[in-house]
Amino acid sequence: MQRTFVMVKPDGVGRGLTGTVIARLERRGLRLVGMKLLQIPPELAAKHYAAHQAKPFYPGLIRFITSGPVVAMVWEGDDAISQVRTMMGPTDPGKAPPGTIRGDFALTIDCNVIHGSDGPDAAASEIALYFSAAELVSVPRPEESWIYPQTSR
Ligand code: 3AN
Repeated sequence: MQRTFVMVKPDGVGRGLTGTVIARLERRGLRLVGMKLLQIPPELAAKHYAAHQAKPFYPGLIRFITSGPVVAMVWEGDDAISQVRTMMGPTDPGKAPPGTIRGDFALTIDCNVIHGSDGPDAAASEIALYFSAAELVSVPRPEESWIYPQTSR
């Protein structure tokens, strides 16, 4: 079992895509273990995107991510980090195949609907940025015996 941090960005929340994103991840079999709606303060945005601080798109990125509410989530499952990245599609929606979240719902790199951790280190630090341990609740879903049959039958 692996945990990953996922965020529906301000464009996704504003366009009413939160439920669609959640439904796709749920249907895949991933387990939702934490969720909150918040408007990201600039200091938190700076911590989240510290790796991009020197990039030309950084000021726009901070303006965008703080511009409206986001839905921050933690999802759990087998290989959850890369499974979610595959479901998101590439950062540039112009290169995202149909069937991916960005390929189905976005056209530009500036408004690409969803964020997902890109590796175990990012997942650990992003989860800790947005959630305390007490805000994460991991309860197996009954139908997981049909998702992980080898471990439960
Ligand atoms: P991802 O969200 O796919 O992990 P990152 O972490 O490389 O992508 O970039 C973080 C965010 O910064 C992206 N989601 C996108 O909104 C923005 N971004 C990345 N590269 C560019 C770019 N070349 N121009 C504008 N925005 C960008």
